[in-house]
Amino acid sequence: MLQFISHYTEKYSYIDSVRMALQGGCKWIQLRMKDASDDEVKSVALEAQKLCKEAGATFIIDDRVELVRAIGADGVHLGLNDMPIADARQILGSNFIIGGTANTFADVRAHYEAGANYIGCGPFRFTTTKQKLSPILGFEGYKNIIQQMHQHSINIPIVAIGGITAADIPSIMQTGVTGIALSSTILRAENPVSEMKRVLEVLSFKS
Ligand code: TZP
Ligand code: MG
Repeated sequence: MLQFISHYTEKYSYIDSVRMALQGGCKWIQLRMKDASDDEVKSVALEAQKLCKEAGATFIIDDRVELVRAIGADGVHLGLNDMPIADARQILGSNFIIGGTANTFADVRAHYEAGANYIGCGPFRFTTTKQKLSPILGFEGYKNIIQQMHQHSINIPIVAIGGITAADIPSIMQTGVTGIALSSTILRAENPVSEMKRVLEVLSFKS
């Protein structure tokens, strides 16, 4: 389970990043355009949705519940300061994927109880891709959260995120998480398409 978080660099636009991730074989894209206007997000989203459909990939949009509903994206990812998951579920119904950001076991439990489909859990380590980062989890953070989930019989996919590179994946998967989300390690690679292929290969041995 690998989610690519779309982003931009000096070299690449948001849509370039989506295209390269798909070319590398990624089957799960999150369009995350934090500070963009609704119109900007909508136009990129329509293009990204088309590319994802052609590639048979799942297409999620960060934060914009109304847009997800309007264009029929596969789902939405909600951060800790976005719309509450229960409210999004009311609006979207059961046919859309809803992901929620968590930094603690309490966040995981709350999202689980509110009807989330998966958890983006992080940050694993420092990253500049996201502003206002929550406390760093590291390996111990994931082990702790997974252990508490077992204790409370809470079963929901946990996707680790934040500063993750291909080299980190085997050890992160060993903590018991379900999947990995990443962005900058792909976009900063000399060849993002090959780097995505490499990441998927590493992950296929560990999941
Ligand atoms: N949430 C926590 S870290 C992060 C998000 C959206 C960004 C992950 O991107 P990168 O570039 O892989 O650190
Ligand atoms: Mg958000």
